[in-house]
Amino acid sequence: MTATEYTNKLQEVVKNLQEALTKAETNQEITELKTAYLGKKGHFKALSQQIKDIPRTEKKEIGAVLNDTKTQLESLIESALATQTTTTQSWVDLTAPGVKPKLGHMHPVSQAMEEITHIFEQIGFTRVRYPEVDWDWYVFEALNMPKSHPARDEWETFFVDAPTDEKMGKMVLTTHTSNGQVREMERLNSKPPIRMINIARCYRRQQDATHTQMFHQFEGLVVDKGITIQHLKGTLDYFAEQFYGPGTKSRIRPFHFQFTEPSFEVDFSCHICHGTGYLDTKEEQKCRFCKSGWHEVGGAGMVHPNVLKAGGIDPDEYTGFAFGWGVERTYTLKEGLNLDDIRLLYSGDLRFLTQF
Ligand code: FA5
Repeated sequence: MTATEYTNKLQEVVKNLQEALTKAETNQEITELKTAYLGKKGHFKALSQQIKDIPRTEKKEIGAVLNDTKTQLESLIESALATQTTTTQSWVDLTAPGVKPKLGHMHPVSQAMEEITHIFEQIGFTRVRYPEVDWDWYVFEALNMPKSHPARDEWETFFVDAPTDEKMGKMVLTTHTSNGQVREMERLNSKPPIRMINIARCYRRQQDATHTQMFHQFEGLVVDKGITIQHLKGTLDYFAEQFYGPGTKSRIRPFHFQFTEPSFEVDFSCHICHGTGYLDTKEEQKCRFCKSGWHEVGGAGMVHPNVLKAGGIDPDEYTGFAFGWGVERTYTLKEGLNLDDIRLLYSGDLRFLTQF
């Protein structure tokens, strides 16, 4: 038998099955056809045994055609069975358990923002929202950061291609939530007491495992008569215990921000080694999560007198404290998360997101 004759025979088997399937009306009939064509004694088996009659030089090529024929026969049977099941089922089992639709949930960052808001509302803070595209004035200038000041380079700002205002300057994507400070003073007609928590998106030209171009910060601002660093420290300790669990401590280290004086960096004690930096009492095994016993979350300080003045508040009468931390950073330090790449939060990967 020549290779062409053999190929014709294979094609004929496929055609015959196609025709037979158009007449099959039940699952039983289709299953019988499956046995007749693909079973041990079926048409395909018989044909595959005839391959020995093909000249050796053509066998290799024919082998591929033979495999292809088998796949075609199998898929004809499979799709006939599938169609049969969907078209012939005319009854519904009302006692069968329902198929639960998959429920979505809040994004982990939104969950964190809700929790943060709740914690601060408990001690009299009010959550506010301010523009995320704002004037240079609120983002920098009113915060004691004059145009030429080198500190402004640190924020790696996105400028908006919009007309410049004589007083307000350029429009920028907010680099931090501190733009809310003077806005809040204005909202309250420069009349303390102020207890604000401002949570918003921020934007910077940064991208690595601990930085994203869009992220969130939460900014606390308290202004009243007689506010001191003790009030700031008490608030930090309160938040640490509420957000990370009992026993978590806060620590402030001297730092520099133009809009606070004195300024600090804020750390929270590591929940794995409880602030010791070691996993054992003999201090032989270093904590891999924090390395030092503490995690830095952001900045804080006593509101600079020039910022109070920009908001129309007399710095001789009132003092205040402010802090600003990354929501993502603060959240990923939570016990059990230990996320070492915050970009995962914005990956849109459901395998990751559905874990929260
Ligand atoms: C500030 O933004 C100050 N406005 C904070 C402040 C407010 C100080 C009030 C004093 C008084 P800093 O640039 O360090 O400071 O940012 C604060 C925190 O925001 C960082 O510690 C980090 O947690 C988070 N953060 C900053 N840039 C990014 C980024 N690109 N991606 C994710 N988180 C970021």
